[in-house]
Amino acid sequence: MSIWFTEELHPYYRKGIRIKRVLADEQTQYQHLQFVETEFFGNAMILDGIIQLTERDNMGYHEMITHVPLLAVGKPKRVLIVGGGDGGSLKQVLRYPSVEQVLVCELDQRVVDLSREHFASFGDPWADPRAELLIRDAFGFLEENPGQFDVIISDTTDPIGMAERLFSDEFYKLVVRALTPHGAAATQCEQPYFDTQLIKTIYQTAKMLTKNPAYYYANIPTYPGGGIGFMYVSNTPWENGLKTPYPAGVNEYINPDIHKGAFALPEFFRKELYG
Ligand code: SPD
Repeated sequence: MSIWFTEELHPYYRKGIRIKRVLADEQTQYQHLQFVETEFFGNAMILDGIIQLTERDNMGYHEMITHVPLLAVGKPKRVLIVGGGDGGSLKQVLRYPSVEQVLVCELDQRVVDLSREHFASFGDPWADPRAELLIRDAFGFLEENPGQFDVIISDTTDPIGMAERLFSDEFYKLVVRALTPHGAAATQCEQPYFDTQLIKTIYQTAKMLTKNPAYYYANIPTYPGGGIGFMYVSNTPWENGLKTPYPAGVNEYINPDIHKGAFALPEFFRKELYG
């Protein structure tokens, strides 16, 4: 018998992956959290009916959301991850020997606990003494920590329900305020076809707050439209990262051509965003 998990993004768009079995299914204090073993993509985490990551294709998302700002900054020391309780971004950040501390500000402890259990392929980055988990809302933490972080990564779910605030002007102002002067942020910034207006608004905000924001994109087959974009937010040009060597360890997605090419946008969307 085949079981399909179907994610319905809009009344006019849905996508599905075939699953072998459900590994966990619970209503946490904040959300409906599921882990499934899929036919092709390894284990996957689903939040409120939305696929967050799979073992097979998460590397495109996690390598791109982390290495682009980390390489641009050069020798980052203090890093903040907003969300990211699955540990995928944390694993990439810890590859940098210059990093002294990585704070992960995640609301839901169950995301961390069940990810440790079901994403053993991440190799438990939480065991690294530089990693620190804060179970709390990121807004208050950002407010309390101006000018503290060389890199901030906003590794969130979609702008639905309680996560909607993480796509607001107010959030971006707090993120930029929490960066060091040459620091850089990268945020999960949705899909050019389905979220054009939201991305435009965020870009305009980022442009008011920093000198060199830019949108870039990665292919992730289990996300709607087959991929997702990120907003790079910084006074430091992202191109600086092209001159920085990759940290030790294996890259599965990013390489110099992908890094550069990710910022090339399809014409319809380039015009929308940059005019
Ligand atoms: N449309 C789904 C977007 C999910 C982005 N969040 C992924 C979290 C992985 N750490």
